[in-house]
Amino acid sequence: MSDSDKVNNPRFLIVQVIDKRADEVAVANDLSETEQLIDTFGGIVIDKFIQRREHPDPNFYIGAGKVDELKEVCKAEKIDVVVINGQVKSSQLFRIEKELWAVSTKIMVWDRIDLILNIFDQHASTTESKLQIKLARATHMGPRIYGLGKTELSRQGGGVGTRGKGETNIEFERRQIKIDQQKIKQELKKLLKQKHSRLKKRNELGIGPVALVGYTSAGKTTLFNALTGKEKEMNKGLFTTLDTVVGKLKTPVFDQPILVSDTIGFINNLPPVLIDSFKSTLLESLEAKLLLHVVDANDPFILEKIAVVEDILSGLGARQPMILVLNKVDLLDEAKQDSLKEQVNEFFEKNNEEADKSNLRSIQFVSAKSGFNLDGLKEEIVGFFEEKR
Ligand SMILES: Nc1nc2c(ncn2[C@@H]2O[C@H](COP(=O)(O)OP(=O)(O)OP(=O)(O)O)[C@@H](O)[C@H]2O)c(=O)[nH]1
Ligand SMILES: [Mg+2]
Repeated sequence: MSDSDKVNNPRFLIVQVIDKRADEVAVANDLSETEQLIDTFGGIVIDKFIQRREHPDPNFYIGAGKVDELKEVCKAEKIDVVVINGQVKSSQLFRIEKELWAVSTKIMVWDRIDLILNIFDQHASTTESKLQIKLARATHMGPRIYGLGKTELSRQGGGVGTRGKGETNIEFERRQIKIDQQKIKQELKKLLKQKHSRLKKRNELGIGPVALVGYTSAGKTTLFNALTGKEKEMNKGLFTTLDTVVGKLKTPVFDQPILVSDTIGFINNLPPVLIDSFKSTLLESLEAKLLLHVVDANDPFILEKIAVVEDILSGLGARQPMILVLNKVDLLDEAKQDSLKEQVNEFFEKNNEEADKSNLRSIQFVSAKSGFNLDGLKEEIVGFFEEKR
């Protein structure tokens, strides 16, 4: 259980370093996504701390002077968690946290990955996803996982980067982490083997499977419910779904149902440790015959998000035929639909030139909520499997 669970509605401070050449709009979007993540976690964003600098500081990521300011804000605002929104080294996070001991030893300093891991922790319900998070956490946090430095022992010794008693402690903890990781990996391997045979048996009972994939909050679970008649939880927050669930889509054409799976959503800068740990959860998508890439058609960053998902999928080797589902069309006017379709087509033409092969079958505008064009989508799915017969 993480430290964060001990605090109700923790008070967050976001720290963002902006590179002078950074794209302002992209930075604003990234920041707002981090705010949404904090909201999903159940935290309150009290303040944002934005710093423009040429390069991150090697010691503290933010400059040493800024650390003093940070202390003051943390004290005045009774901050529980500081989130550094960027590519921060574990040692930098630790150094900032150590500086903040002057204010309180309870303050935690996280990067975006820690934040995502803590959200995942709240949503994990199966042995498998719990183990996957444990593994990702061990890999990402390193010695920070033991609350290193919070013990008198390492405080006497100094902690990261200094010699003495503390270092022996760190070495010991590093070794322990490796042993823990090995154990978790073995357990996961066992679970994966069982899952493989379960999947194989299950897939014989139906047609498909079809896997829903897409950016977090695109509406995958809502669409899954609409297609299969299930009632899985959907939520405004990000990462509502962590474990893969399979449902049945019954059609008048086939005797057997078409199997549909709903899985974890993707996000920009999804840490490789998470992709790696969640590979077996994503197995359904990898083994699917057909992918439905679900997209929020109203998202101002729609193309960027499509690109993130396509990148992750091709990184995983998932290049199956795909239907692009532009969801939430109930919120979109018709003129916008046309221009959007054009943009998306252009994107895939360019993308597929690079991939040397197109896996995009069609683009469907739907509303999982109102039911708009779900029949059209079902026809497309059925059409695909009819061709395969
Ligand atoms: N207006 C509108 N809202 C929708 C539609 N489909 C989904 N939503 C809303 O979008 C939000 C996210 O929906 P989910 O189905 O949980 O999204 P998801 O892709 O499963 O998200 P994660 O599991 O967190 O990755 C919820 O508030 C839904 O009610 C739609 O067709 N129209
Ligand atoms: Mg979901």
